[in-house]
Amino acid sequence: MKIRSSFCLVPVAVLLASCGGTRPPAPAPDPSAAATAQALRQFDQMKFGMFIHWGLYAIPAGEWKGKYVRGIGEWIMFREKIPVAEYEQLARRFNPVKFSGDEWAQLAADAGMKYMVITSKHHDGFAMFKSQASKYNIVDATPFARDPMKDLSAACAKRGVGFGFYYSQDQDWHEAGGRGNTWDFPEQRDPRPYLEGKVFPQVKEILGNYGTLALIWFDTPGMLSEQQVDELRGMVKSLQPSCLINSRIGHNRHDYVQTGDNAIPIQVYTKEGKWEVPATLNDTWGYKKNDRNWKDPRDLIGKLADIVSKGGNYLLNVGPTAEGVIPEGSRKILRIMGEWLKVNGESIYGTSPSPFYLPDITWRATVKPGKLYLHILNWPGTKLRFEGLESQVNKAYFLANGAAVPFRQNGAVLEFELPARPVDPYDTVLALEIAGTEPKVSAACRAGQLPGRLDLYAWVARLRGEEIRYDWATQSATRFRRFEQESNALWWYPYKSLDGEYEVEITYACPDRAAGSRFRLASERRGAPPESVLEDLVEPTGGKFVTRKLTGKLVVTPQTDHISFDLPGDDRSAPMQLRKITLIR
Ligand code: FHN
Repeated sequence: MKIRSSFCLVPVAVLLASCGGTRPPAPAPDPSAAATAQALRQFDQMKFGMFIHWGLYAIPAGEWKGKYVRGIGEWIMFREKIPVAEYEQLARRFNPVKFSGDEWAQLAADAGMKYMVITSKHHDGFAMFKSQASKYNIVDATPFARDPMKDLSAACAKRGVGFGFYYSQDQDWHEAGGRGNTWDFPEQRDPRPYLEGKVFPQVKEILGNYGTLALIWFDTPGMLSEQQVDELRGMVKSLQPSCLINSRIGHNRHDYVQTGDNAIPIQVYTKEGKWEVPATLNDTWGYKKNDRNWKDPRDLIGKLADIVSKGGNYLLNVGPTAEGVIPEGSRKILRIMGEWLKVNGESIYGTSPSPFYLPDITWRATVKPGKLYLHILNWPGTKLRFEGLESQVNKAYFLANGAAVPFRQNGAVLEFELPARPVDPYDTVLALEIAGTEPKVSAACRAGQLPGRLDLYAWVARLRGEEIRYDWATQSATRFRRFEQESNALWWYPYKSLDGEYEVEITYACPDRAAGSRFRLASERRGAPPESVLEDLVEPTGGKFVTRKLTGKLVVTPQTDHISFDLPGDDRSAPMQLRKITLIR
């Protein structure tokens, strides 16, 4: 017979009190709490940072033994199952003679990036700094024989750019105790010797030898136990109490949250504190010589406004070459972003998120006391109708040229008269001076509302795969293809904002000759079977955009990690253009 005990349902404190026992002691106050809170406030103001993935993988640069290797460049050792003894040889050839810490830090500063995070050790296990804990480091194992992190941290400090280190704590393909390398180390790992012999000492080194760190960026938490993570956190905070810790340390021991890579929440997201989107400029983090799939600066500036309006920071990656050069493709984009920020920075840095629900992709909003900034991402023509602001607007003007913008206000409806074309080709910011400090927003338009119809635009999705593209002219994603086990896909991230059951419409175009593939829309939890799936055929539309209702319902739960769209069967419909998926309650 099964006996159901209610013991585990009763909180321990209540149980002890009811049995006349003593309460467990209150947790000791965290001595780093004040420093952490202050650092978080600063981090929240910064909004935009530079991520750098730099390591031995920049030598093969996406090619192994003459063969192109799909996927992100820094994973080449794993993808090709390169034995440690062979991969290690790359160190003998690593000589980044063109590296200049000053140039890199200046590039970040000119791009308007307020902080920098660089890989001190990625999953390949190679330390890009001088380490006493492992000879497998840039000073002891390469002809370069210098510690570039010294120059870089000093160059950042000189320019007031916050400096932080990425450190892969759990995956380490160079060590038997590190997770990931099953080709050299097939037996079950015991992480203790690796943690004690490499991770803990190296984390101490990066915290001790490079001045004040703005943050430490752990990654892929994997198999570390709660106790091991506590030890790691304790070590960081005892050495540098103000050093922020990201959520990829694991077990919720973080100071701020990471979204998935290139994953932007679909709506304003402030419930779980400060967050950051790590993102690529092309389709890789570590340098790949053939990846010139640079994102459009319009897309990136729009994404910066989008992320900041939702409450996040944007950490945008560059992957330097093995010589120490940041590719010109990324420099060019960063220069454009920096120029835009010089003019429009007041609408980004130090702002608060949008108080509005974000209905489509025409605009995004950011706020400062007495000011509301409307980032016009899709030019609506000569009129912009904006609903939901109850505060009186005293003045409206473009940040790009200071020109006043005529408007009429009728209750909570504003109508702006715009020039026929955008004033700024990337994101025209319309600044509104409003009565009072905080904007007053009509109840129906507030952030956090869940309207009857909710559009998931292709622009807001993460584009998965090297081939897929977003086209601003048609406002759609196209070039879906299938590769071996996976196919290109769009992923949207609800971040617990969408729970419910929905009817679904799809808005797309497809040339007649290409129609006929099956498409698949699913709500998914990572690492588990899909929660719900809708499948249908891509019907011909004569190349015109049409909206079709699908059969069945899509279920989204608080556990849903993402909603995905792909063409899993074949790539006949690759030219299909997907504009949006509409969820109807
Ligand atoms: O596996 C890594 C990947 O190589 C890269 O470093 C990204 C950056 O966020 N983090 C991991 C995957 O999420």
